[in-house]
Amino acid sequence: MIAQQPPAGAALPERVAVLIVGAGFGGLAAAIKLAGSGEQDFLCIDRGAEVGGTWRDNTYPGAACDVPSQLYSFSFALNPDWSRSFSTQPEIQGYLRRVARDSGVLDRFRFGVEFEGASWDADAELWRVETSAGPVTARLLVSAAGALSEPKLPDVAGLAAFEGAVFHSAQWDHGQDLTGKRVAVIGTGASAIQIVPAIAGRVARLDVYQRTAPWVLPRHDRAYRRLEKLAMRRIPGYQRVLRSLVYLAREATVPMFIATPWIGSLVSRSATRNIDRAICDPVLRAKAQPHFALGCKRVLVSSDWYPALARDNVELITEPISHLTPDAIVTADGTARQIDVLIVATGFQATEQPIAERIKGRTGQTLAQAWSERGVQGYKGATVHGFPNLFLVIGPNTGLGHSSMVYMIESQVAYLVDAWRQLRRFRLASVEPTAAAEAAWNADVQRRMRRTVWSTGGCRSWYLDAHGRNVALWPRPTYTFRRLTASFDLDAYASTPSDGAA
Ligand code: N01
Repeated sequence: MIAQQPPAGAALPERVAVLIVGAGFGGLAAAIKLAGSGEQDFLCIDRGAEVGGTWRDNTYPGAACDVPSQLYSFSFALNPDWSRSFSTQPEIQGYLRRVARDSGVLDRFRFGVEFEGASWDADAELWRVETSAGPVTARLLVSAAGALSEPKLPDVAGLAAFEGAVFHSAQWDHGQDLTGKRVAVIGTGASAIQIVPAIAGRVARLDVYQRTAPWVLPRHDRAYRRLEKLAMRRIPGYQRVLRSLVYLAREATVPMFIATPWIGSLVSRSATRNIDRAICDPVLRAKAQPHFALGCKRVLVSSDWYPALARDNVELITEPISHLTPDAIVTADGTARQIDVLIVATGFQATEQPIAERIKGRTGQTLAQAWSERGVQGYKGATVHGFPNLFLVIGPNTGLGHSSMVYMIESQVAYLVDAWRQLRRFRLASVEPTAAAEAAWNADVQRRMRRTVWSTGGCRSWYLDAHGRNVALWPRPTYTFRRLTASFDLDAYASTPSDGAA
Protein backbone atom coordinates (compact mmCIF):
# COMPACT_ATOMS: atom_id res chain seq x y z
CA MET A 1 0.00 0.00 0.00
CA ILE A 2 1.28 3.48 -0.82
CA ALA A 3 2.05 5.58 2.26
CA GLN A 4 0.33 8.90 1.65
CA GLN A 5 0.96 10.42 5.08
CA PRO A 6 3.75 10.35 7.63
CA PRO A 7 2.67 8.30 10.65
CA ALA A 8 1.18 10.72 13.21
CA GLY A 9 3.30 11.14 16.34
CA ALA A 10 5.61 8.27 15.38
CA ALA A 11 8.88 8.16 17.32
CA LEU A 12 12.16 8.34 15.46
CA PRO A 13 13.87 5.00 14.86
CA GLU A 14 17.16 4.60 16.78
CA ARG A 15 19.12 3.86 13.63
CA VAL A 16 18.62 4.16 9.91
CA ALA A 17 20.88 3.48 6.96
CA VAL A 18 20.35 6.95 5.48
CA LEU A 19 19.16 10.11 7.19
CA ILE A 20 18.02 12.96 4.98
CA VAL A 21 17.73 16.46 6.45
CA GLY A 22 15.22 18.65 4.61
CA ALA A 23 12.06 17.78 2.73
CA GLY A 24 12.18 20.26 -0.12
CA PHE A 25 12.87 19.37 -3.76
CA GLY A 26 16.29 17.94 -2.73
CA GLY A 27 15.21 15.76 0.19
CA LEU A 28 12.14 14.52 -1.61
CA ALA A 29 14.14 13.53 -4.69
CA ALA A 30 16.71 11.75 -2.50
CA ALA A 31 13.98 9.79 -0.72
CA ILE A 32 12.19 8.80 -3.92
CA LYS A 33 15.37 7.77 -5.72
CA LEU A 34 16.74 5.83 -2.73
CA ALA A 35 13.45 3.96 -2.51
CA GLY A 36 13.60 3.35 -6.27
CA SER A 37 17.08 1.88 -5.90
CA GLY A 38 15.77 -0.66 -3.41
CA GLU A 39 16.87 1.10 -0.21
CA GLN A 40 13.92 1.33 2.14
CA ASP A 41 15.82 2.04 5.36
CA PHE A 42 15.92 5.82 5.29
CA LEU A 43 14.35 8.67 7.17
CA CYS A 44 13.76 12.27 6.12
CA ILE A 45 13.35 14.90 8.83
CA ASP A 46 12.23 18.49 8.41
CA ARG A 47 11.53 21.25 10.92
CA GLY A 48 8.51 22.39 8.87
CA ALA A 49 5.04 20.90 8.90
CA GLU A 50 5.12 19.33 5.43
CA VAL A 51 7.21 18.85 2.29
CA GLY A 52 8.15 21.82 0.13
CA GLY A 53 11.15 23.53 1.71
CA THR A 54 11.58 26.98 0.27
CA TRP A 55 8.29 26.62 -1.64
CA ARG A 56 6.49 25.81 1.60
CA ASP A 57 8.08 28.73 3.45
CA ASN A 58 8.00 31.54 0.89
CA THR A 59 4.32 32.41 0.81
CA TYR A 60 4.68 36.14 0.24
CA PRO A 61 2.20 37.84 -2.12
CA GLY A 62 3.31 37.39 -5.72
CA ALA A 63 5.60 34.43 -4.93
CA ALA A 64 6.22 32.59 -8.17
CA CYS A 65 8.99 30.85 -10.00
CA ASP A 66 11.21 32.85 -12.33
CA VAL A 67 12.22 29.64 -14.13
CA PRO A 68 9.70 28.34 -16.69
CA SER A 69 7.22 25.79 -15.30
CA GLN A 70 8.22 23.17 -17.87
CA LEU A 71 11.66 22.91 -16.25
CA TYR A 72 10.47 23.27 -12.70
CA SER A 73 9.43 19.71 -12.01
CA PHE A 74 11.18 16.39 -11.54
CA SER A 75 12.06 14.60 -14.77
CA PHE A 76 10.43 11.51 -13.25
CA ALA A 77 7.20 13.34 -12.36
CA LEU A 78 6.32 15.79 -15.12
CA ASN A 79 3.32 17.95 -14.40
CA PRO A 80 0.86 18.33 -17.27
CA ASP A 81 -1.34 20.49 -15.05
CA TRP A 82 0.75 23.66 -14.80
CA SER A 83 -1.69 26.48 -15.42
CA ARG A 84 0.89 29.02 -16.58
CA SER A 85 4.29 29.30 -18.23
CA PHE A 86 5.73 30.56 -14.89
CA SER A 87 4.13 28.77 -11.96
CA THR A 88 3.03 30.41 -8.75
CA GLN A 89 4.13 29.26 -5.30
CA PRO A 90 0.80 27.59 -4.41
CA GLU A 91 0.95 25.54 -7.61
CA ILE A 92 4.53 24.42 -7.00
CA GLN A 93 3.75 23.56 -3.40
CA GLY A 94 0.69 21.61 -4.57
CA TYR A 95 2.86 19.74 -7.07
CA LEU A 96 5.40 18.79 -4.39
CA ARG A 97 2.64 17.59 -2.05
CA ARG A 98 1.21 15.45 -4.85
CA VAL A 99 4.58 13.94 -5.81
CA ALA A 100 5.32 13.15 -2.15
CA ARG A 101 1.92 11.54 -1.65
CA ASP A 102 2.01 9.50 -4.85
CA SER A 103 5.59 8.30 -4.42
CA GLY A 104 4.79 6.20 -1.36
CA VAL A 105 7.70 7.45 0.74
CA LEU A 106 5.89 9.69 3.21
CA ASP A 107 5.84 7.03 5.92
CA ARG A 108 9.58 7.70 6.25
CA PHE A 109 9.18 11.44 6.70
CA ARG A 110 8.98 13.13 10.09
CA PHE A 111 7.88 16.75 10.22
CA GLY A 112 8.34 19.25 13.02
CA VAL A 113 11.71 17.66 13.76
CA GLU A 114 14.69 19.99 13.97
CA PHE A 115 18.18 18.77 13.06
CA GLU A 116 20.27 19.84 16.05
CA GLY A 117 23.64 18.41 15.13
CA ALA A 118 25.60 15.41 13.89
CA SER A 119 29.05 14.04 14.66
CA TRP A 120 30.97 11.36 12.88
CA ASP A 121 31.72 8.40 15.16
CA ALA A 122 34.96 7.07 13.67
CA ASP A 123 34.90 3.84 15.71
CA ALA A 124 31.37 2.86 14.82
CA GLU A 125 31.71 4.50 11.38
CA LEU A 126 28.36 6.20 11.48
CA TRP A 127 26.78 9.56 12.10
CA ARG A 128 25.38 10.26 15.55
CA VAL A 129 22.61 12.72 14.97
CA GLU A 130 20.76 14.81 17.54
CA THR A 131 17.28 16.00 16.69
CA SER A 132 14.52 17.74 18.60
CA ALA A 133 12.74 14.36 18.63
CA GLY A 134 15.71 12.44 20.03
CA PRO A 135 18.92 10.84 18.75
CA VAL A 136 19.30 8.67 15.68
CA THR A 137 22.32 7.07 14.04
CA ALA A 138 22.82 6.85 10.30
CA ARG A 139 25.47 5.40 8.03
CA LEU A 140 24.87 8.08 5.44
CA LEU A 141 23.89 11.67 6.22
CA VAL A 142 22.30 13.66 3.42
CA SER A 143 22.02 17.39 3.99
CA ALA A 144 19.28 18.73 1.75
CA ALA A 145 18.56 21.71 3.97
CA GLY A 146 18.75 24.18 1.09
CA ALA A 147 21.06 27.11 0.50
CA LEU A 148 18.27 29.66 0.76
CA SER A 149 16.51 28.57 3.93
CA GLU A 150 17.98 30.83 6.63
CA PRO A 151 16.71 34.43 6.36
CA LYS A 152 19.33 37.15 6.56
CA LEU A 153 18.35 40.34 8.36
CA PRO A 154 19.93 43.66 7.46
CA ASP A 155 22.42 45.11 9.86
CA VAL A 156 20.47 48.33 10.42
CA ALA A 157 20.71 50.27 13.66
CA GLY A 158 17.45 50.46 15.57
CA LEU A 159 15.77 47.46 13.91
CA ALA A 160 14.99 45.97 17.31
CA ALA A 161 13.51 49.27 18.51
CA PHE A 162 11.02 49.52 15.64
CA GLU A 163 7.54 49.19 17.13
CA GLY A 164 5.52 48.42 14.00
CA ALA A 165 5.15 45.00 12.40
CA VAL A 166 8.34 43.66 10.87
CA PHE A 167 8.90 40.40 9.05
CA HIS A 168 11.20 38.76 6.49
CA SER A 169 9.93 37.91 3.01
CA ALA A 170 10.41 34.19 3.73
CA GLN A 171 8.40 34.43 6.97
CA TRP A 172 5.43 36.40 5.73
CA ASP A 173 3.02 37.43 8.46
CA HIS A 174 -0.36 36.71 6.89
CA GLY A 175 -2.03 38.08 10.03
CA GLN A 176 -0.99 41.60 8.95
CA ASP A 177 -3.56 43.27 6.75
CA LEU A 178 -1.55 45.73 4.67
CA THR A 179 -4.62 47.49 3.29
CA GLY A 180 -4.28 51.23 3.72
CA LYS A 181 -1.02 50.94 5.67
CA ARG A 182 2.30 52.74 5.21
CA VAL A 183 4.69 49.98 4.24
CA ALA A 184 8.44 49.83 3.57
CA VAL A 185 10.31 47.09 1.74
CA ILE A 186 14.08 46.83 2.18
CA GLY A 187 15.76 45.12 -0.77
CA THR A 188 15.22 44.93 -4.52
CA GLY A 189 16.19 41.29 -5.20
CA ALA A 190 14.21 38.37 -6.64
CA SER A 191 11.76 38.32 -3.72
CA ALA A 192 11.18 42.09 -3.47
CA ILE A 193 10.46 42.53 -7.16
CA GLN A 194 7.61 40.04 -6.80
CA ILE A 195 6.29 41.46 -3.51
CA VAL A 196 6.22 45.14 -4.46
CA PRO A 197 3.87 44.86 -7.49
CA ALA A 198 1.65 42.41 -5.57
CA ILE A 199 1.01 44.77 -2.65
CA ALA A 200 1.41 48.24 -4.19
CA GLY A 201 -2.27 48.46 -5.14
CA ARG A 202 -3.62 47.99 -1.64
CA VAL A 203 -1.24 49.86 0.63
CA ALA A 204 -1.52 53.58 1.33
CA ARG A 205 2.11 54.16 0.49
CA LEU A 206 5.06 51.95 -0.25
CA ASP A 207 8.69 52.96 0.32
CA VAL A 208 11.14 50.72 -1.50
CA TYR A 209 14.71 50.93 -0.18
CA GLN A 210 17.17 50.02 -2.90
CA ARG A 211 20.90 49.52 -2.34
CA THR A 212 21.68 48.22 -5.82
CA ALA A 213 19.39 48.50 -8.84
CA PRO A 214 18.85 45.02 -10.34
CA TRP A 215 18.62 44.06 -14.00
CA VAL A 216 15.01 43.10 -14.72
CA LEU A 217 13.86 41.56 -18.01
CA PRO A 218 10.23 41.19 -19.11
CA ARG A 219 8.67 37.99 -17.82
CA HIS A 220 6.49 36.81 -20.75
CA ASP A 221 4.24 34.86 -18.43
CA ARG A 222 0.95 33.56 -19.79
CA ALA A 223 -1.78 31.09 -18.93
CA TYR A 224 -1.66 27.84 -20.89
CA ARG A 225 -4.53 27.38 -23.31
CA ARG A 226 -6.90 24.42 -22.92
CA LEU A 227 -5.55 22.76 -26.06
CA GLU A 228 -1.96 23.03 -24.84
CA LYS A 229 -2.89 21.42 -21.56
CA LEU A 230 -4.75 18.68 -23.38
CA ALA A 231 -1.71 18.04 -25.57
CA MET A 232 0.56 17.84 -22.50
CA ARG A 233 -1.75 15.31 -20.95
CA ARG A 234 -2.67 13.25 -24.02
CA ILE A 235 0.05 13.40 -26.66
CA PRO A 236 2.88 11.04 -25.69
CA GLY A 237 6.22 12.82 -25.58
CA TYR A 238 4.75 16.29 -26.24
CA GLN A 239 5.63 17.69 -22.82
CA ARG A 240 9.10 16.10 -22.86
CA VAL A 241 9.85 17.79 -26.20
CA LEU A 242 8.56 21.11 -24.84
CA ARG A 243 10.69 20.69 -21.74
CA SER A 244 13.78 19.86 -23.82
CA LEU A 245 13.27 22.96 -25.94
CA VAL A 246 13.00 25.18 -22.86
CA TYR A 247 16.06 23.46 -21.39
CA LEU A 248 18.10 24.06 -24.56
CA ALA A 249 16.99 27.69 -24.80
CA ARG A 250 18.15 28.26 -21.21
CA GLU A 251 21.43 26.43 -21.79
CA ALA A 252 22.07 28.63 -24.84
CA THR A 253 22.41 31.58 -22.44
CA VAL A 254 25.34 30.00 -20.56
CA PRO A 255 28.04 31.62 -22.78
CA MET A 256 26.67 35.04 -21.84
CA PHE A 257 27.57 34.33 -18.20
CA ILE A 258 30.80 32.44 -18.57
CA ALA A 259 32.64 33.63 -21.63
CA THR A 260 30.98 36.13 -23.91
CA PRO A 261 30.11 39.36 -22.08
CA TRP A 262 29.12 41.22 -25.27
CA ILE A 263 25.94 39.09 -25.41
CA GLY A 264 25.12 40.49 -21.97
CA SER A 265 25.52 44.05 -23.21
CA LEU A 266 23.06 43.37 -26.03
CA VAL A 267 20.55 41.94 -23.56
CA SER A 268 21.09 44.84 -21.18
CA ARG A 269 20.05 47.26 -23.93
CA SER A 270 16.70 45.50 -24.14
CA ALA A 271 16.48 45.54 -20.33
CA THR A 272 17.06 49.30 -20.34
CA ARG A 273 14.25 49.67 -22.88
CA ASN A 274 12.10 47.77 -20.36
CA ILE A 275 12.77 50.59 -17.88
CA ASP A 276 12.15 53.34 -20.40
CA ARG A 277 8.85 51.85 -21.51
CA ALA A 278 7.41 51.77 -17.99
CA ILE A 279 8.92 54.87 -16.39
CA CYS A 280 8.56 58.41 -17.77
CA ASP A 281 10.17 60.31 -14.89
CA PRO A 282 13.87 60.72 -15.78
CA VAL A 283 14.91 60.86 -12.10
CA LEU A 284 13.18 57.56 -11.34
CA ARG A 285 14.57 56.05 -14.55
CA ALA A 286 18.07 56.93 -13.47
CA LYS A 287 17.52 55.40 -10.05
CA ALA A 288 16.21 52.17 -11.60
CA GLN A 289 19.15 51.86 -14.01
CA PRO A 290 21.67 49.19 -12.93
CA HIS A 291 25.38 49.98 -12.94
CA PHE A 292 26.99 46.59 -13.29
CA ALA A 293 27.17 44.01 -16.07
CA LEU A 294 23.95 42.09 -16.68
CA GLY A 295 24.25 38.61 -15.20
CA CYS A 296 26.67 39.54 -12.41
CA LYS A 297 23.75 39.23 -9.98
CA ARG A 298 20.76 37.02 -10.70
CA VAL A 299 18.94 38.36 -13.77
CA LEU A 300 15.41 39.04 -12.59
CA VAL A 301 12.25 38.75 -14.64
CA SER A 302 9.14 40.82 -14.11
CA SER A 303 6.74 42.73 -16.28
CA ASP A 304 5.18 44.63 -13.39
CA TRP A 305 8.19 45.76 -11.32
CA TYR A 306 8.88 49.02 -13.20
CA PRO A 307 5.17 49.90 -13.59
CA ALA A 308 4.86 49.39 -9.81
CA LEU A 309 7.79 51.75 -9.15
CA ALA A 310 6.10 54.35 -11.34
CA ARG A 311 2.91 54.36 -9.22
CA ASP A 312 2.04 57.54 -7.31
CA ASN A 313 1.96 55.77 -3.94
CA VAL A 314 5.38 54.08 -4.43
CA GLU A 315 8.74 55.76 -3.78
CA LEU A 316 12.08 54.24 -4.75
CA ILE A 317 14.59 55.39 -2.16
CA THR A 318 18.27 55.07 -2.99
CA GLU A 319 19.63 57.15 -0.12
CA PRO A 320 21.29 54.67 2.30
CA ILE A 321 19.36 53.77 5.45
CA SER A 322 20.87 55.40 8.52
CA HIS A 323 18.72 53.91 11.27
CA LEU A 324 15.24 53.04 12.41
CA THR A 325 13.23 54.85 15.06
CA PRO A 326 10.22 53.24 16.76
CA ASP A 327 7.98 54.40 13.87
CA ALA A 328 10.17 55.41 10.94
CA ILE A 329 13.13 54.72 8.69
CA VAL A 330 15.68 57.51 8.64
CA THR A 331 18.00 57.80 5.66
CA ALA A 332 21.53 59.22 5.61
CA ASP A 333 20.25 62.63 4.43
CA GLY A 334 18.22 62.91 7.65
CA THR A 335 14.79 62.25 6.09
CA ALA A 336 12.46 60.23 8.32
CA ARG A 337 9.65 58.30 6.63
CA GLN A 338 6.95 57.03 9.00
CA ILE A 339 5.77 53.47 8.43
CA ASP A 340 3.40 50.94 9.98
CA VAL A 341 4.92 47.76 8.53
CA LEU A 342 8.48 46.88 7.53
CA ILE A 343 9.09 44.02 5.09
CA VAL A 344 12.65 42.82 5.03
CA ALA A 345 13.47 41.24 1.65
CA THR A 346 17.21 41.07 2.19
CA GLY A 347 17.87 37.48 1.17
CA PHE A 348 19.37 34.48 2.90
CA GLN A 349 22.52 33.25 4.60
CA ALA A 350 23.58 31.50 1.45
CA THR A 351 27.33 31.19 1.89
CA GLU A 352 27.48 30.86 5.70
CA GLN A 353 24.84 28.21 6.22
CA PRO A 354 24.00 27.61 9.89
CA ILE A 355 23.72 23.84 9.33
CA ALA A 356 27.49 23.78 8.69
CA GLU A 357 28.03 24.76 12.32
CA ARG A 358 26.14 21.69 13.44
CA ILE A 359 28.00 18.98 11.53
CA LYS A 360 31.23 17.65 13.09
CA GLY A 361 33.46 15.53 10.92
CA ARG A 362 36.24 12.99 11.37
CA THR A 363 38.60 15.33 13.23
CA GLY A 364 35.93 16.90 15.42
CA GLN A 365 36.04 20.06 13.33
CA THR A 366 32.69 21.45 12.22
CA LEU A 367 31.93 21.92 8.56
CA ALA A 368 31.80 25.67 9.24
CA GLN A 369 35.32 25.57 10.73
CA ALA A 370 36.65 23.51 7.83
CA TRP A 371 35.10 25.96 5.40
CA SER A 372 36.42 28.99 7.22
CA GLU A 373 39.94 27.51 6.92
CA ARG A 374 39.93 26.38 3.30
CA GLY A 375 36.91 28.22 1.91
CA VAL A 376 33.43 26.89 1.20
CA GLN A 377 34.13 23.98 -1.09
CA GLY A 378 33.37 20.36 -1.70
CA TYR A 379 34.05 17.64 -4.21
CA LYS A 380 31.55 17.79 -7.08
CA GLY A 381 29.41 19.97 -4.81
CA ALA A 382 28.42 16.79 -2.98
CA THR A 383 31.05 15.61 -0.52
CA VAL A 384 33.69 17.22 1.70
CA HIS A 385 37.13 16.04 2.76
CA GLY A 386 37.11 15.26 6.50
CA PHE A 387 33.39 14.42 6.49
CA PRO A 388 32.92 10.73 5.65
CA ASN A 389 29.57 9.58 4.34
CA LEU A 390 28.18 13.11 4.23
CA PHE A 391 26.38 14.07 1.04
CA LEU A 392 25.22 17.59 0.29
CA VAL A 393 22.36 18.36 -2.05
CA ILE A 394 22.92 21.83 -3.51
CA GLY A 395 26.42 21.91 -2.05
CA PRO A 396 29.13 24.43 -2.98
CA ASN A 397 29.19 25.61 -6.62
CA THR A 398 26.06 23.80 -7.74
CA GLY A 399 23.76 26.83 -8.00
CA LEU A 400 22.48 28.31 -11.25
CA GLY A 401 21.57 31.75 -12.43
CA HIS A 402 20.00 30.71 -15.71
CA SER A 403 18.06 27.49 -15.34
CA SER A 404 16.27 25.09 -13.03
CA MET A 405 17.85 23.92 -9.79
CA VAL A 406 15.71 20.80 -10.06
CA TYR A 407 18.04 19.61 -12.83
CA MET A 408 21.09 20.06 -10.59
CA ILE A 409 19.31 18.41 -7.67
CA GLU A 410 18.54 15.34 -9.78
CA SER A 411 22.20 15.13 -10.84
CA GLN A 412 23.34 15.28 -7.22
CA VAL A 413 20.79 12.72 -6.10
CA ALA A 414 21.88 10.29 -8.84
CA TYR A 415 25.46 10.67 -7.58
CA LEU A 416 24.58 9.96 -3.96
CA VAL A 417 22.31 7.04 -4.80
CA ASP A 418 25.12 5.49 -6.84
CA ALA A 419 27.54 6.12 -3.95
CA TRP A 420 25.22 4.26 -1.61
CA ARG A 421 24.90 1.43 -4.14
CA GLN A 422 28.68 1.12 -4.37
CA LEU A 423 29.13 1.28 -0.60
CA ARG A 424 26.89 -1.74 -0.25
CA ARG A 425 28.25 -3.55 -3.28
CA PHE A 426 31.90 -3.24 -2.21
CA ARG A 427 30.99 -3.60 1.47
CA LEU A 428 32.46 -0.27 2.45
CA ALA A 429 31.81 1.35 5.79
CA SER A 430 32.74 4.85 4.69
CA VAL A 431 33.87 7.00 1.81
CA GLU A 432 35.47 10.42 1.98
CA PRO A 433 36.86 12.47 -0.90
CA THR A 434 40.64 12.77 -0.79
CA ALA A 435 42.09 16.21 -0.10
CA ALA A 436 43.78 16.06 -3.52
CA ALA A 437 40.54 15.27 -5.37
CA GLU A 438 38.70 18.08 -3.61
CA ALA A 439 41.52 20.57 -4.20
CA ALA A 440 41.80 19.69 -7.90
CA TRP A 441 38.03 19.98 -8.40
CA ASN A 442 37.94 23.40 -6.76
CA ALA A 443 41.03 24.69 -8.49
CA ASP A 444 39.32 23.89 -11.78
CA VAL A 445 36.00 25.49 -10.71
CA GLN A 446 37.71 28.66 -9.48
CA ARG A 447 39.93 28.89 -12.57
CA ARG A 448 36.81 28.79 -14.75
CA MET A 449 35.17 31.33 -12.49
CA ARG A 450 37.74 34.02 -13.26
CA ARG A 451 36.37 34.86 -16.70
CA THR A 452 32.70 34.79 -15.76
CA VAL A 453 30.48 37.82 -15.44
CA TRP A 454 29.99 36.93 -11.75
CA SER A 455 33.67 37.77 -11.19
CA THR A 456 34.19 40.52 -13.74
CA GLY A 457 30.78 42.19 -13.81
CA GLY A 458 31.43 44.82 -11.15
CA CYS A 459 28.89 43.76 -8.56
CA ARG A 460 28.78 42.27 -5.08
CA SER A 461 26.34 39.35 -4.85
CA TRP A 462 25.39 36.57 -2.45
CA TYR A 463 27.21 34.20 -4.81
CA LEU A 464 30.51 35.44 -3.34
CA ASP A 465 31.92 34.55 0.06
CA ALA A 466 33.71 36.94 2.41
CA HIS A 467 36.90 36.54 0.32
CA GLY A 468 35.14 37.33 -2.94
CA ARG A 469 35.21 33.71 -4.20
CA ASN A 470 32.13 32.53 -6.00
CA VAL A 471 31.15 29.49 -3.95
CA ALA A 472 27.56 29.31 -5.10
CA LEU A 473 27.39 28.88 -8.86
CA TRP A 474 28.31 26.22 -11.37
CA PRO A 475 30.49 27.82 -14.08
CA ARG A 476 29.76 25.40 -16.94
CA PRO A 477 26.71 24.07 -18.80
CA THR A 478 24.41 21.97 -16.63
CA TYR A 479 24.74 18.91 -18.90
CA THR A 480 28.47 18.91 -18.08
CA PHE A 481 27.62 18.72 -14.39
CA ARG A 482 25.21 15.88 -15.15
CA ARG A 483 27.92 13.99 -17.01
CA LEU A 484 30.51 14.53 -14.28
CA THR A 485 28.15 13.31 -11.56
CA ALA A 486 26.49 10.50 -13.53
CA SER A 487 28.21 7.83 -11.47
CA PHE A 488 30.05 7.75 -8.17
CA ASP A 489 33.81 7.85 -8.80
CA LEU A 490 35.15 5.74 -5.96
CA ASP A 491 38.74 6.33 -7.06
CA ALA A 492 38.51 9.94 -5.85
CA TYR A 493 37.69 8.69 -2.37
CA ALA A 494 39.44 7.13 0.60
CA SER A 495 37.30 4.26 1.81
CA THR A 496 37.22 1.88 4.74
CA PRO A 497 35.90 -1.67 4.51
CA SER A 498 33.00 -2.89 6.63
CA ASP A 499 33.77 -5.48 9.28
CA GLY A 500 33.88 -8.83 7.56
CA ALA A 501 34.40 -7.33 4.13
CA ALA A 502 36.98 -8.83 1.88
O1 N01 B 1 17.45 38.00 -1.83
P1 N01 B 1 18.66 38.72 -2.63
P2 N01 B 1 16.07 37.49 -2.40
N1 N01 B 1 20.31 47.37 3.31
O2 N01 B 1 19.86 38.42 -1.81
C1 N01 B 1 19.22 44.05 -0.38
C2 N01 B 1 16.02 32.94 -4.99
N2 N01 B 1 14.68 33.34 -5.33
O3 N01 B 1 15.31 36.89 -1.27
O4 N01 B 1 21.87 43.96 -4.09
C3 N01 B 1 19.66 47.53 2.16
O5 N01 B 1 18.64 38.39 -4.05
C4 N01 B 1 20.15 43.60 -1.45
O6 N01 B 1 20.87 44.69 -1.95
P3 N01 B 1 22.28 44.44 -2.73
C5 N01 B 1 16.99 33.43 -6.03
O7 N01 B 1 18.02 32.50 -6.20
C6 N01 B 1 14.13 32.73 -6.38
O8 N01 B 1 15.40 38.52 -3.18
O9 N01 B 1 23.01 43.38 -1.96
N3 N01 B 1 19.44 46.56 1.27
C7 N01 B 1 19.15 43.02 -2.44
O10 N01 B 1 18.52 44.02 -3.18
C8 N01 B 1 17.51 34.67 -5.40
O11 N01 B 1 18.75 35.08 -5.90
C9 N01 B 1 12.89 33.08 -6.78
O12 N01 B 1 22.95 45.75 -2.73
C10 N01 B 1 19.91 45.35 1.58
C11 N01 B 1 18.12 42.38 -1.52
O13 N01 B 1 18.24 43.02 -0.26
C12 N01 B 1 17.53 34.27 -3.96
O14 N01 B 1 16.37 33.51 -3.77
C13 N01 B 1 12.18 34.08 -6.12
C14 N01 B 1 20.61 45.10 2.77
C15 N01 B 1 18.38 40.90 -1.30
O15 N01 B 1 18.25 40.23 -2.50
C16 N01 B 1 17.50 35.39 -2.97
O16 N01 B 1 16.51 36.35 -3.37
C17 N01 B 1 12.76 34.68 -5.03
C18 N01 B 1 20.80 46.17 3.66
N4 N01 B 1 21.47 46.00 4.81
C19 N01 B 1 14.01 34.31 -4.64
N5 N01 B 1 20.95 43.78 2.78
C20 N01 B 1 12.32 32.36 -7.94
O17 N01 B 1 11.48 32.89 -8.58
C21 N01 B 1 20.51 43.26 1.63
N6 N01 B 1 19.87 44.20 0.91
C22 N01 B 1 12.85 30.99 -8.28
